[in-house]
Amino acid sequence: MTTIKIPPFAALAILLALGLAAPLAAHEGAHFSAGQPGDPKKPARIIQVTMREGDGKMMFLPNRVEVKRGEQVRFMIRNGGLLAHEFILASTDENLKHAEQMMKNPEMEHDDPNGKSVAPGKSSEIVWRFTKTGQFEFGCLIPGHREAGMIGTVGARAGHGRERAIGPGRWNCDQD
Ligand SMILES: [Cu+2]
Repeated sequence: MTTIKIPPFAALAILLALGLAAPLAAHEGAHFSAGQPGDPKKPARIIQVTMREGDGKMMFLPNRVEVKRGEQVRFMIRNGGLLAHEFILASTDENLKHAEQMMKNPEMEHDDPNGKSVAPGKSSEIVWRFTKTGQFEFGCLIPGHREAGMIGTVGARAGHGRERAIGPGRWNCDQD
């Protein structure tokens, strides 16, 4: 395969010509549908997620996570399967659009604040702050994987900041 070296200015000119410069520029302060990248120096609740295949399915374990708005989570993602997988945290709409792009470009790999590709036997991490309430999802967008079951949901609900966790998805509220 021949490698063509493009000088940076020429590359920018090409991007401008293709109308691609705007999305690149917009990447600064990028829009994420599920909240915002977290601060690894601040405390975070650790949630371990395993990815694997089995019984003709592909899955995340667990595939349901409950958080409260404002909470910071460190997803520790382990690929315990035999295939490459990825963990892309976004809205369902956004993941479906992204999955369409990946159908055209199945080799696409991710190392983004909200998405990581993880090779078999490897681990990765995402530190994320859920700044919005709503229903979000983490999915593996490698063609066929989401369809085979690689989807998980995150429910983010409002909190007033005085809750104490008393179990998965359950909080006790301190009185004033
Ligand atoms: Cu996968």
